[in-house]
Amino acid sequence: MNKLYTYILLFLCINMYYVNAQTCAGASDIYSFNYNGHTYEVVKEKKSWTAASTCAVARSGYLAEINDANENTAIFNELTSANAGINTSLTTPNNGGGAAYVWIGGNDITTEGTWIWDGDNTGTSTQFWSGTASGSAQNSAYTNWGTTSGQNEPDDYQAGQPGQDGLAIALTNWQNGAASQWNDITDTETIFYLIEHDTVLSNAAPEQIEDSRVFIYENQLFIEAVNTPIASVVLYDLTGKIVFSLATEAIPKPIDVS
Ligand SMILES: [Ca+2]
Ligand SMILES: [Ca+2]
Ligand SMILES: [Ca+2]
Repeated sequence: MNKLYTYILLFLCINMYYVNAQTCAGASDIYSFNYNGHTYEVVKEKKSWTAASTCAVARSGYLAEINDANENTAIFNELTSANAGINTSLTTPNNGGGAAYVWIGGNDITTEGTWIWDGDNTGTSTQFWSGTASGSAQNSAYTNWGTTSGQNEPDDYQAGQPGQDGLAIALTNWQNGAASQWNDITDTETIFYLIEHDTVLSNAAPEQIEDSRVFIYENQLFIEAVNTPIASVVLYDLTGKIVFSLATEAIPKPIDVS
């Protein structure tokens, strides 16, 4: 009984992760690297700032938070390496001065001029900058805004129509800054994005379930019989108590487990 219980729980967990992660980022579009005990994943798929942060959370991370020059340099070097394989023409937004960018975890979406690190998109986090280009760093934070001729960014270009509220790191130069510096970009623009994890993730490939499987997604339990027929499904709670047990012929598809 214990074996069966463990097996089913593990099975459900693996599949829940597999389905959520697969939904928002294709494995072949991700380049990952490690720096200072953290794993970073650049996703080479175009998303708005908010959609990118949602995917970062679905992958158990957050849009990257850059806290010092060494981290900025390490990230920039990886993003522009041949290994990353980024085609800059595919991640060039309309209002970034013609440069290529990747989203990182800052924004001033909630309050104009209040820049916070909010890579998990909760709307609350530590403020790192106040105001536009004439503003100042907050909480002794590291910042790296574009500075071609003095402090040029953030400029909230075309303020109000709709302005620029998402933070991106530049891969190439633009009129207000150099590659590796930061620019505020309209957060609804769609570009590639960088996820950060607080630990080093295993390099092991996600477990591929080639056989029949059971998985939970959005509070519904799905059955997929591929090769081996599934005779019955038994769902246990964390105490080992059976929540329900169904023979295959009685299983509705999907099962509401909310
Ligand atoms: Ca970081
Ligand atoms: Ca803004
Ligand atoms: Ca800007």
